Order: sequence, then C-alpha cells, then structure tokens
Amino acid sequence: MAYSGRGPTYKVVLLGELGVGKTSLFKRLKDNTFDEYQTATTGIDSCTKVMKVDNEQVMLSIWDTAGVERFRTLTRNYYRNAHATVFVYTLTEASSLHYLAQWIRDAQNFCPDAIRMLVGNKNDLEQEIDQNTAQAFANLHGFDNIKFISCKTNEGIQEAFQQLADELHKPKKKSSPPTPDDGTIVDVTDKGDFVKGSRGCAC
Ligand SMILES: Nc1nc2c(ncn2[C@@H]2O[C@H](COP(=O)(O)OP(=O)(O)O)[C@@H](O)[C@H]2O)c(=O)[nH]1
Ligand SMILES: [Mg+2]
Repeated sequence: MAYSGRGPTYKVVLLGELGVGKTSLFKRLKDNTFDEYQTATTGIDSCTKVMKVDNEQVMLSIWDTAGVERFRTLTRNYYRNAHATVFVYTLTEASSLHYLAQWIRDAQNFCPDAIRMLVGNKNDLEQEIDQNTAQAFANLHGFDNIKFISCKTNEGIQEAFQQLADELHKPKKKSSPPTPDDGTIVDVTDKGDFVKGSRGCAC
C-alpha cells in the first residue's frame, strides 16, 4: 500500500483484450464520461479514484493499458506492485472471455498476490455468452462471481469498485504504516519499457 497524503493508495490494473471496454471503464472511473466512438490510443495511463471505506478515504490508482495490449507488450512494470487486477471481457464476444485465460496466467506470474475481479462489460447490448459458460469460466479460474457492467449506461461500475475497495482496504486497516506514493502517469516505449512520467514512478 502506498500513501498519497490523501489516504492509502491501492494500484488497480485493467486487463483484457482490445475492444472489451477497458478505456471506457477507465474514463467512467476517471471523470464519469463515455465515448461511443472511443478510439484506441497507445501508451499507459493512470488516474486516481477517491473512494470511502468505512468512512475512511482511500485512493484507487487505476491503470489502463490504452491499446498496448494489442502488441502483447505489457511488461512486468505494468503489473508491479499491483494490489488488484481487473479482468475485463465483453458479453458480446465469447472469444474475449476465453482470451482472458492468458491475461490471468500473466497476472498470476507477475503479481500473484493481487486481489482479482472478473468483469463482463457491455451489459446493455445483446449477449453472445450465456451465463452458464461464463460461470463455468469463473469457477475454473477461481473467481467467486462475475460483475456485470455497462460503461455506456454506467450500470454496476460503482458497486463493483466499491466492493473492490472494501476488499483491498478492510484487511489492511490494522497493518503496517503506508509507504510514499508512486507516480500517476507513465508511458511505454515501443519496446514496452516504461518511461517515467513527470511525477516519476516508484513501482
Ligand atoms: N454499447 C456499449 N459499448 C461500449 C461499452 N463499453 C465500451 N464500449 C465501446 O466499445 C468500444 C471499445 O471500447 P474501449 O474502451 O476502447 O475498449 P478497450 O480497447 O478495451 O480499451 C468503443 O467503441 C466503446 O465506445 C458498453 O458498456 N456498451
Ligand atoms: Mg483501450
């Protein structure tokens, strides 16, 4: 856990195939906007989301792959010191769920201690994946449940991330004092290595 001066900070990384809605989710969390014509960008972006857990302020440092995932160049730096991994698929494409298996394996390698959340996005559209298939996938990979959300309508997002913040912070409340904060914005070179943002990055 890092400490920003405004409260303990937990790093949360978004993972999943291109087009599932990670950047849309990021924008909902960042400034509650949605762009129907969201275009893929490159680089890595992060923002801080302020949450309350038992009346205590905590920060979620949300990291979005912002298009880099298409090159499969996410490095261990993206995952490093992550407290939570959010695996996103779209309910409209079965392949996006099956490809999550690889992201789950990568996360298991790079940040095995992170809390995990499985998110099915685009709940506002007609669904290609039936509930049983999704639940079987969740069971196989050890998720308690699936959070169904829509970045378009904003459904389910606040609840999912409140539960995540609760899960992250409640067990930590009696643990050791926090360490200094990490940076907020980083970019990647075409080799997939990180370039430090203006505030630097301690992760
Ligand atoms: N209908 C609908 N479209 C969405 C939703 N979330 C994202 N999209 C659209 O899906 C496309 C891909 O989203 P994007 O956030 O760029 O996905 P990313 O590649 O995972 O970052 C964009 O056109 C978004 O507008 C949603 O909940 N409902
Ligand atoms: Mg994106």
